[in-house]
Amino acid sequence: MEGMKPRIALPPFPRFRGRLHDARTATSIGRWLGLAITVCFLTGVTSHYLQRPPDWLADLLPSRPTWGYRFSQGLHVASGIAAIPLLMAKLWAVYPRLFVTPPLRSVRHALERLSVAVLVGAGVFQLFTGLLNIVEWYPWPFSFVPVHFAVAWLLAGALLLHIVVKWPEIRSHWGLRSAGTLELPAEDAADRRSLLTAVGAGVAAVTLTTVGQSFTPLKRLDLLAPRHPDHGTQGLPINRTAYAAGVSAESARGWRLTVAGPKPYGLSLAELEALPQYEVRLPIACVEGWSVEARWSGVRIRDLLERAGASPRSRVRVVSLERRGAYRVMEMGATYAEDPMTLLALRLNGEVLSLDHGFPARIIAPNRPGVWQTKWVGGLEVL
Ligand SMILES: Nc1nc2c(c(=O)[nH]1)N[C@H]1C(S)=C(S)[C@@H](COP(=O)(O)O)O[C@H]1N2
Ligand SMILES: [Mo]
Repeated sequence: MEGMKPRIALPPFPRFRGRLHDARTATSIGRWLGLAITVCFLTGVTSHYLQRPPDWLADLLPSRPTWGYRFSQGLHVASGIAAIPLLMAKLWAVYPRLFVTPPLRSVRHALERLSVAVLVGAGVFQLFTGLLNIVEWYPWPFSFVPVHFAVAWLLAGALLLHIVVKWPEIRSHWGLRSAGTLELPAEDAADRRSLLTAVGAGVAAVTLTTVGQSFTPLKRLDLLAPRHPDHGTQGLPINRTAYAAGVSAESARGWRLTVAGPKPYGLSLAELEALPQYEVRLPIACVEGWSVEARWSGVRIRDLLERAGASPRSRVRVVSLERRGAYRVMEMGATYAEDPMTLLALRLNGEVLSLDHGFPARIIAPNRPGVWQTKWVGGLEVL
C-alpha cells in the first residue's frame, strides 16, 4: 500500500514539510465530510422527488408528517454548509499529492487520479452552486435544479469509488487505537488535535450562524444566513414579490376563483369567505433553505373538489394569476388534495393575505416544497 506522504519533489514543484498532510488527517476529516455529503445527497434526492415526482409517484407522496419537507430541506442546506469547511480542510490535507512525481505511474494510478479529479470537481461544484442557490444568485447559463441533481449522482458515484479504492487506508486510520501500529510520530498529536479542533469549530460556527433560517429556535444566531424568519410582511419572508410576478391589486379586483371539474363553478372572494373556514399551522419550507411556520386559514381543497362533483382524492392543477414564471402552474397529487390540512388560504397569521403573500388566495399544503405553495391562485382544474 503506498503511503500518503508525497515523495520529495524536484524543482519546480513545491516542497511540503507540513507533517499533517497525511493519510491520518485525510481520514479524520474525510469521514465527517463523507457523512455530511451522504446526508446532503439523501436529503437532496428526497427533496427532488417531493418537488418533481415522476407521474407514478405523484399521487402516492405522503402529505405527512407536516414538517417532513421542512426537516429534510433544512438538513440538506445545513449539511451542505457544514461540508464547505470540511472540504476545504480535506483539500488542504491532501493537496501536496497534486505534485507527486512522476505524475502518472501506471494506468491504475492514472485512473485513480482521474477519479479524484471528478470527485473534487463535483464536490466543489455542488457546494458552490448550492451556496449561491440559497442566496438566490444564479450567475451561470444553465438551469440550477437539473444540473445540481445530475452532478449529485456523479459526486455520489465518485465518492463511493473513492471509499472503495482507499478502503485499506481508511480502515487502518479509522480507530484511535490503531495509531500505535502506524508509527505516527508522537509530537504530531498536539498539532493534529489543534487542526481537528479548528475544523470542528469552523463547522460549528457556520452551522450555528445559518441554521436559524430553517430552525426557528436558533433564529437569533442566524447572522450569516441569507434569510431571517422574521423579515417580511405579516411575519413571513417573501420569495417572489407580487411586483416581480406582475400581479397587482388591479389584477386581483373582480377576482373569481374558477374550478373546472365534472360540475364547474366560480366563486367570488365573499362567497369563498362564506364557506366553512379552517385554520392550520403549517410551514413554508422553501427549496432555497429557509422555513417558517405560520397560521393559515381558508377553505379546504377537498371541499372545493367535492363541490365540483369530483372525488377528494383527485389530482388537481392549480393555475396562478401570474403571467409567467416557473411556478405559475402547479400540480398536486391526490394525497395532498385529500388532506384536510391542505387549504386555499385566504388569511395569514389572522390577517387577510397581503398581495406579496398571494392575495386573494394561495395554496398551503403539508409536507410540500415552498415552490408549490402557489400564490395568487386563479383557478383549480380537476385532472
Ligand atoms: N404563483 C407563484 N407562487 C409562488 C411562487 C411564485 O414564484 N409564483 N414562489 C413560491 C416559492 S419559491 C415560495 S418559497 C413560496 C414563498 O411564499 P411567501 O412569499 O408567501 O413566503 O411561494 C411560492 N409560491
Ligand atoms: Mo421557494
